[in-house]
Amino acid sequence: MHTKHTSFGFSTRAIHHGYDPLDHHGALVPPIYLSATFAFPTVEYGAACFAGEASGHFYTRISNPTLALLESRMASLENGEAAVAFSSGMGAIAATFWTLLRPGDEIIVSQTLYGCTFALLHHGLGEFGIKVRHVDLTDLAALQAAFSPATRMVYCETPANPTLRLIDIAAVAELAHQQPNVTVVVDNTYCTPYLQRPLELGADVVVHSATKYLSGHGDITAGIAVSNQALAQRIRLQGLKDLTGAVMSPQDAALLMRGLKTLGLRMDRHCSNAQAVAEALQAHPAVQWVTYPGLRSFPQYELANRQMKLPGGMIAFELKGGIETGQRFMNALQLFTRAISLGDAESLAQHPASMTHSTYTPEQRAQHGISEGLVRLSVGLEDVADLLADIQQALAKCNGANLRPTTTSAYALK
Ligand code: 7XF
Repeated sequence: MHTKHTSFGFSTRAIHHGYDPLDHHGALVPPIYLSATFAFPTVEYGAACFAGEASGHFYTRISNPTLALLESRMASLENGEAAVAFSSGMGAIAATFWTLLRPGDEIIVSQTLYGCTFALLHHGLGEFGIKVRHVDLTDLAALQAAFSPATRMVYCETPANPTLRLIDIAAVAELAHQQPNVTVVVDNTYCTPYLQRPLELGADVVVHSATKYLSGHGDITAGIAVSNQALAQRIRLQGLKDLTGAVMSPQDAALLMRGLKTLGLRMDRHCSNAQAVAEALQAHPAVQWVTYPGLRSFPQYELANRQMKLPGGMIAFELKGGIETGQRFMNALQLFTRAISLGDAESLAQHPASMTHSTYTPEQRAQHGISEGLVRLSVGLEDVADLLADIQQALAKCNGANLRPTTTSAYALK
């Protein structure tokens, strides 16, 4: 029954892949193996496990049956060979970096990244002798010029948190793979494999904050890395086991598998709700600019259509009057919750400059395209009419604010 599932569609695999109830006393829902350690039938077998000569679970920081089921399901959904589960998205990203990079290596990264990834690169890798180069990866000539014999990785988010700028994964991977020993890593958190599958486009590793859409209910922190067998095994045995120890708990794996069952359904609804909210924002006179991959005005609309199945659930916009009007708007929201994170059933609003991207200095934010007045929305699963009513009433409270124009676009990169 397991192998048969590989030919099924996305949602069927998200629900069934790798599990047959008849192998587990008929239990419809996979059991949770709450065991840190596993018995060896003989001392020789234990030694063979440690030598890598016998397969089998022996300690949950390395593998566990519940985690293994989740990992095989995630590998199937991303169309990779193997996956490794982590206790957070930062755990997955840090383990991937520490496994694949050494002092003296160079990493090329896109201009705009989630705040803690940016901090890990600059305060972590940078201080341990790894050179970090930010490059506009939409400019392939700039990427070509940035390679050096020491380049070992190209890393990007697409869409980027929070600007939503896209990277053409196939074009970047093709160029990167003309260099010797360069691994292409894509953070697919904003899209999930339902909307975009970077490995099919040529990337080598996909990382996720599974805290977001993959689990979908805001009740766990979790991370995933997906790749081929060889790279995934290195990330497991170095990055997970020894360098971070950031293992996911089996209970969280069970919650994550519950979330995955409705991933396709939820993403469809996130996207249709976000499209309606983005269009309402675009039509409102108080709005200076709005960036959403489903709007015709989106500067990379063609790439979005080619690379993503649907435009996603995230919106970035700025009000005339910038940060002060943005704060007034956010404080007026009644249904949207003022909170960081994203991909939950609840619609969320946050201010990157003072929250998720406060790890950048104001100068760095300007350089990396994050305007001080940018408001980020994670559009949830509520009834769209209620979301639109909340947006309209909050915008109405901005009347009387100083609606002078501020920046022209989230794309105003230096
Ligand atoms: O370690 P986490 O599970 O929180 O994941 C880190 C992470 C990695 N990649 C991207 C694209 C992310 O957005 C995140 C987490 N971002 C949240 C946010 O932007 O709201 C975290 C709140 S500070």
